[in-house]
Amino acid sequence: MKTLKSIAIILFITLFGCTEKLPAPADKKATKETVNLFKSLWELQQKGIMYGHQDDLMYGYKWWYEKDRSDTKDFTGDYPAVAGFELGHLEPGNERSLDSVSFIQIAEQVKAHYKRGGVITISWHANNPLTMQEPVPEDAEGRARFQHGTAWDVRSTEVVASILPGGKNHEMFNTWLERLATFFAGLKDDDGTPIPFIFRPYHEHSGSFFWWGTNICTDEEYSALWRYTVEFLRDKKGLHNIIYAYNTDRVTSLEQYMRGYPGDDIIDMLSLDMYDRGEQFGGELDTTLNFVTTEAINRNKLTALSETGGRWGMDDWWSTVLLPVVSKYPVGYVLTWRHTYMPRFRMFNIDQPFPDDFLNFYNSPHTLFLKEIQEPNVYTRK
Ligand code: BMA
Repeated sequence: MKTLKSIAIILFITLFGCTEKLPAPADKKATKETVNLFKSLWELQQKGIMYGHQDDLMYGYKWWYEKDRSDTKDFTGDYPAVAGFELGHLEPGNERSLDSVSFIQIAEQVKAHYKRGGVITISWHANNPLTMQEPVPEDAEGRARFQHGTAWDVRSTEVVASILPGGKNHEMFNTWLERLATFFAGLKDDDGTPIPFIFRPYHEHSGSFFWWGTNICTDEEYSALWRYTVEFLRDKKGLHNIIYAYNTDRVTSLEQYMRGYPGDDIIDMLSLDMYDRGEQFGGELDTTLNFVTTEAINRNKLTALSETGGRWGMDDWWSTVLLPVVSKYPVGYVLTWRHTYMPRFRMFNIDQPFPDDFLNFYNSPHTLFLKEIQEPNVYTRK
């Protein structure tokens, strides 16, 4: 009897010990559901690749905000495991995002996806806090005029410095973060439990097409921007339901990937954005995912191919290019970008939201859609 009891205790300690040993979020005060989400994502990334789709729940290529509708579900019968949302234009206090989506409806769909047991990721194409205050230059034409004051306005290299402590736009930037914090604080379930989500601001740092890009600010400024943002939301506003995703666009070395990395005490996920721009994509993605996921695992961080997209003119991209590469690595999820409502140009000229080959990706034993992560609930781990 005694032996049985000790075996039971040892077994309990081993099992309990194992669960406890799983990595956890950088935020030491992360809520129970957030810790559970982190651990679930950690385990899931060893098992398969979740599919994520930006704005999947907000609109599709032929519809605009119909409750519970999703292009992914229309086409495959299941929702994506990961639903992406975008907060650009929340910062100046607008009611709708830069993609014309209502922030109230975004909050509703975050709750709906959480209730279904799905994972939520949020991006933020914040306006340019410096140039948006200036009038459009008289000589600005076409594209320059269109991008004036937006996230894509990269005419000044002073922007990040201007919003950090001591900068002339620092107070304004605090107002932006206040608005962000208020929105995040409103993401609660029916019982008032904060909904955990992945936040991926200041993305694609390795490129220079956003005002926080690699040639537009210094790596130190970029890192300080990250730290300031996380400390504001986490420590000042007491938000403990956020998993923070560091992100770059295509890179060729780990050194390049890590430029501006704010630190393991700030970041929870090492993610990569990489779109297919030609035949060399498969090989490049392979090399990059190899060093990014290795680094992430060594640091006990989560991973994702947080934005990708197929090659023009290829109808079997999902199964022949993307899947063979991502299946080789512990990639948490793969997310494809939004299906613009009624686009004038489309990747494939057929009357359906995805190419047929997407079903091969869906049916692959390597991929996970919502139903496959519902059973082992990622938030309760029951
Ligand atoms: C970009 C494009 C834009 C959009 C932005 C934010 O890549 O899709 O049209 O406004 O993302 O969602």
